[in-house]
Amino acid sequence: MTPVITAFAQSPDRGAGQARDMRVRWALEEAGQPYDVRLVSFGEMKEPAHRALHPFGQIPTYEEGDLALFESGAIVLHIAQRHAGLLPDEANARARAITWMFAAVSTVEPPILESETATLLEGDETWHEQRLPLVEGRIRDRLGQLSNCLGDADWLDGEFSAGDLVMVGVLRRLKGSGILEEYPNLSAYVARGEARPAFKRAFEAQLAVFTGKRPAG
Ligand code: GTB
Repeated sequence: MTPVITAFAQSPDRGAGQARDMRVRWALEEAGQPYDVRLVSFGEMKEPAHRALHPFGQIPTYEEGDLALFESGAIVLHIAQRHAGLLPDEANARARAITWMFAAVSTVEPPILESETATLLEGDETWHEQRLPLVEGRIRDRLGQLSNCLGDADWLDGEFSAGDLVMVGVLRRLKGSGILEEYPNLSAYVARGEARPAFKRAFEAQLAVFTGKRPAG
């Protein structure tokens, strides 16, 4: 059964691939699984029909037969557990790859989200200029630790895994901030992820929603 995911009908980033359906598309492409996409407007996301799939009225969701999932990390894990290519077979290596998925969404992503919120929603506050360096400092703390851990390896733990997919997805959110470039090995890590054919197919597919051009293949 072909799964159906949801994505923004109109993404604020106009197809830069920052919305979290990108991580799900990328995982499906890595796994070689076809998928359909249902585009939803901001209004539709808050309607009961969509809330039945996603309690917080957001994208992405994932439907496959009578299974409905939300949370991009959980969806990527589901795909990775069902199909080859995203998690190692060996039990300990598999557990470590899953650990990196959690590290990405629960340790590295929160300060990045915090700085986006500070910039988008608190820019007019009198204390914004004082707070932003503190928030960005927390991002740099995490990136410094991650950079040390990655060292000169290609991926976080041996072969490319769902842990790298989610981590690269998280780090991509720093594009345009200049912060990622302060860590050359992390910049190169993100570039390696983006160079993967599966990433490129996923990126083209989400971009096509905005350009109206059909993705190649
Ligand atoms: N923890 C959830 C997950 O990982 O799936 C978070 C889901 C989430 O934040 N979804 C966002 C959403 O539906 C889209 S991805 N927002 C609408 C709402 O809450 O009403 C976040 C996002 C949106 C847009 C950009 N952008 O344009 O740059 C980047 C990221």
